[in-house]
Amino acid sequence: MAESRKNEIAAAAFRAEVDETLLHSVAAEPSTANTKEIYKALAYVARKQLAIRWVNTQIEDRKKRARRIYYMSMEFLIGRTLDNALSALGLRDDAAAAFDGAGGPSLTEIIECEPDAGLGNGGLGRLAACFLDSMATLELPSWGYGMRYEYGMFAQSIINGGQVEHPDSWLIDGTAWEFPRPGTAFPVRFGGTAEHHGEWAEWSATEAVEARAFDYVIPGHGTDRVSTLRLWRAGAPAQIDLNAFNSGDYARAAEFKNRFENISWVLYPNDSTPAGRELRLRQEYFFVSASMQDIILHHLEEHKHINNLADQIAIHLNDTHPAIAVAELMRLFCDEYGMLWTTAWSQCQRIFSYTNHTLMPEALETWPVSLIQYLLPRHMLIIYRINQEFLAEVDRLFPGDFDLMRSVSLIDEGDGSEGSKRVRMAHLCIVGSHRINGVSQLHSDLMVRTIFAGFARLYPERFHNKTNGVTQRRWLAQANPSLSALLDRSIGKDWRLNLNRLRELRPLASDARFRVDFAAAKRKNKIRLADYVRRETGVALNPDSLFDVQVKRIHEYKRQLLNVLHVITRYDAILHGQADDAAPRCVIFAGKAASSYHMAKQIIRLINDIASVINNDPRVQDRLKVVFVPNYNVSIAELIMPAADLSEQISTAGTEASGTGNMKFALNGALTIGTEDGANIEIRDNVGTDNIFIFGNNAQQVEILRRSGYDPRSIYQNNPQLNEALNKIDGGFFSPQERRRYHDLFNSLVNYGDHYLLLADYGDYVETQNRVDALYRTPVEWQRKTILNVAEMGPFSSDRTIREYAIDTWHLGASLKKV
Ligand code: 26V
Repeated sequence: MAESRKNEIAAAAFRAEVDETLLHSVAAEPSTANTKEIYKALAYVARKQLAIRWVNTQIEDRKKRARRIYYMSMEFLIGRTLDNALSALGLRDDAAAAFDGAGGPSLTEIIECEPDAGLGNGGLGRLAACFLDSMATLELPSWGYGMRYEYGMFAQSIINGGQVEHPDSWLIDGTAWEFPRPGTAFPVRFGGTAEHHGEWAEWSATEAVEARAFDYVIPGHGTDRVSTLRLWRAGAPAQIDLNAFNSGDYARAAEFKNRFENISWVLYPNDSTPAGRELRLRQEYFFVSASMQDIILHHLEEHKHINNLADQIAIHLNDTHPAIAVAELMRLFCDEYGMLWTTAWSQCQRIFSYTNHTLMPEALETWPVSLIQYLLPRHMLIIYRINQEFLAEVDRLFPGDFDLMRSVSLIDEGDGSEGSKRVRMAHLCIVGSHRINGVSQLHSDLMVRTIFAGFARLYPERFHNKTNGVTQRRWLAQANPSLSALLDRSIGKDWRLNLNRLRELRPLASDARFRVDFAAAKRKNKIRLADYVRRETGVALNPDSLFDVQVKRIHEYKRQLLNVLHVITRYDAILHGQADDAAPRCVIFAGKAASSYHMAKQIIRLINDIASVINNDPRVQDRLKVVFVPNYNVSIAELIMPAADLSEQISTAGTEASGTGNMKFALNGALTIGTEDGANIEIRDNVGTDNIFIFGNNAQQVEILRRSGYDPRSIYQNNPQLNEALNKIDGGFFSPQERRRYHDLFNSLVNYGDHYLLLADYGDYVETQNRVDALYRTPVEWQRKTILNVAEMGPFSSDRTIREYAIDTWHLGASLKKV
């Protein structure tokens, strides 16, 4: 039978299944169903296949008594699910054939109905989601454990130029993707007292919350195997305090219910100031305790006893948020299973591994001893004992080195008073793990030279690098259909499972025909983004201009303000007739500021104020446009990244642990302008210095500058362009209604030390931006370099990262899919 006929039949069968599902599961009549209802039916069709794959995967793993990896993370930034699920299940072509051009909504319109699952803040959460995709695809027996937040990352709107936050009620219409597990629930206890009885202790807690499991099936690509993402929701234990209900006191009953359920209500914005709030610690222990109980139960179903736990499982700690797991496992071993402390401790160290995701000292998590004492008294005793034995070991290895002892102790003694003592969660992770990873080569090096230097002396063999990666299934195949189709035609489809196949693009960089097609795919993506931006903001972007993009969380260290300074300088140059050979540009920003982070919110406001001045200045016309795209999330990233010509990765060297946006942009054919920071360095090493724009002080120079008395004010005074740009900000040029609006921001750069050294890098940045223009004016050269960038992105697949973790960290090399 002809291929096209076969496809027609498959599409008709698929449509029939969707119609049947509409009728029976959505209760909608197929001919009048609305787009949301069709979305729901499509999701149910996929869900049915996912359920089968989940069951088969569990049967297989149980039969093999497979060693499992459990990835513990407070955040999983999943985004939408339907498109990815259809692709993984091999249903996407049928779905497109069934809906596109059939009169009703297109498949794209259906896909775009789905709300984003934004259960994370940024890079750390999205990394966890990419890892799940890779773990499933590489066929690892793997589980993610996290929190089922009722409200994820807040939704952002821009009102009068400023950020306004709205609750993200992503579950309001329910979700087709979760499988509630009514049989899987565990009590999680808090408070009370703990008392030693020799090796073990008795903890009489005062409260218990119930953790209820909800599973999300993560399909692998090119395999029928799946991973499980198990998220916990908090609830009041069903039987208690019926009195309030019975006596008709519903207000009290509701209050009681809330006291339990609030634990899983809302995602904390972990990347502002460390919250240090009791509810956050409750969240951390809640999901850790439920997960550990679940893991052990699972183990005991397959094995008679718990003594071989370390042979059978690996647990990975995604940053310090799940650090209390170390103490919890010790508690379970010793108090619940009667294991000897030393036996328990050596199993514990074999089971856990930990990845650090930031060097920023203010971001390292610590908790007041008094709070842990109050909420988790037994765990505090355990932490003290771990610390006591650890410090004794330090003393054996480096006798009398009290500075070392102080620096590595699990307890920060503060000013010596009882109330100022804090537990250092990273230290708990390090002593309780056999492996500690950084997320890029530079970050891993700095980690052992700075924040963990003491530990690197004690345990040098524990520290390793695992450079981050991203899944090409979402960030290329799904996000960029135009480029994907071109790749499929040119080098085949295999890059989805083996990103190194992109190397076959190398020779095509000098193929004129390919370059034209490559540029056409980019142009299509730019039009797609321009349409969206016009709809959302009213700003018209010309797809023939250079799309210069910086999208990420708004943070001073990421230096959106440096970008802003360049924009103003370019604007001035246009006004002064000094930019005649500049390429027309659209500078695109997006990102959220933590709601309590005043300076980050000011940065958003400034960008919008500048945008309205520049976009409305008739002298500028199409030569410069500035736009802030509201509510940056995974889906908007999927729209923006493929449309970028230039990727802004301009953090102060030594501050961005890795970055993963940098990888997504380059993979989609943008050139990077960036500092020698995080994974930018490795991107440069792979694509070659000629194919990337690197500028500014490197990490070592930053260190020297800071030590040798950096003086931003003199730079401000001596660089006329910079002087002009900063004066415009400070003088109210962009905020004529409120001239002093940005005075504090100006001061932070010019008079209060410019902590992130923007002024030090400004000159080189502007010069480098001018080199970008020069290259953009020779399209053939530009295209050649973008193609070479894509060709060298193979190493930045999260499949590579997960392979390394599986082999070096989790002892799961034997389970990896054979290629
Ligand atoms: C937290 C905080 C809290 C206090 C104020 C400063 C600050 C700065 C950063 C953070 C981030 C916490 C962890 C995190 O999200 N790290 C990100 O992890 C990504 C995945 O490894 C990595 O690509 C990013 O570079 C890193 O910032």
